[in-house]
Amino acid sequence: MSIPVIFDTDPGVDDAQAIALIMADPEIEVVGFTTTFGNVDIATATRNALLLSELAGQSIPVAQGAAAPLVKTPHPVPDWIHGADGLGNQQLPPVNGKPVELSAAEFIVAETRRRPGEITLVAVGPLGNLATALQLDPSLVDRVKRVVVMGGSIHKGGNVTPAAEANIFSDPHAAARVLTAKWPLTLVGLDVTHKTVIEPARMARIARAQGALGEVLEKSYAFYAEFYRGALGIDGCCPHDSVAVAWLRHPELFTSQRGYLSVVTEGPAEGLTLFAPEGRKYPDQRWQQGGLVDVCLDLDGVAAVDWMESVLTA
Ligand SMILES: [Ca+2]
Repeated sequence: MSIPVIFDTDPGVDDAQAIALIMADPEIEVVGFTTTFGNVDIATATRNALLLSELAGQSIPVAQGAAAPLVKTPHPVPDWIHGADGLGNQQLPPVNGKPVELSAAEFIVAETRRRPGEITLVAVGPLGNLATALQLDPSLVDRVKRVVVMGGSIHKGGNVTPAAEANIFSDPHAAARVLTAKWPLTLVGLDVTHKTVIEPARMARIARAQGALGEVLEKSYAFYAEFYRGALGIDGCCPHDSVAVAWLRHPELFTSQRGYLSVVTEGPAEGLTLFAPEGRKYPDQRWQQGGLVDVCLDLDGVAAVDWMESVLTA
């Protein structure tokens, strides 16, 4: 029994690693990629999703989505982290395929209508596509199997601001809608992604096993690792987006807690994710009005990365 997944992504170096992972894992069926602005502009995100699947010799539908945040003014793309091409500024081969006619949000609505109750949405970029899909068809909440979001931070502070994680900060209004919608949702944020590191030797083994795709992964990793070395003093980099995939396949490696999320959409804490544990009493109900979700708070990071390597080198 494979797990059908729509993978919502802004590739992005760590997105590319996660895309390789879900394509390599025989237990996951990739129904499609939906793309969003974020690490790169929308055209580059779509090009990269098409390219990565072609390099793996797979033909996976790509639906292009959000070009900008729902409300706020977009920030410049973080080309010092991911490169202007999203993949560490390398000579990329040409792309043959084209995106499907449907928008990302339309694709999510259509596929979940075709296969109600089966599809898991794994979102590893800003959340505009999921927010728009909810607006197109609010009954979507009853048709997805689960939503897994890589984003936010409960106890670890932010990574792009003192308060906010990048995906939530990029479109806090979309995140507020998605993280409070009444659907089964798991949040995989910095509390757990920062427990994982792909070290250079591990990346070299993965690259060797991944053929043409491995060359692109290795060059993009080298650029991204420079950022990590300078900014965080780590020899290696955190495969943030792959951790959402690890949760899907090995939830037993994670410690999570049930509760409610809220997202701060304005002011200096813009993009902050607030977590109110289930059963905790507060002076009023405003922090406990959304859907009940599972928030990951701890992870056996070495076991998670060992699993990623085992799939990518099989
Ligand atoms: Ca991403």
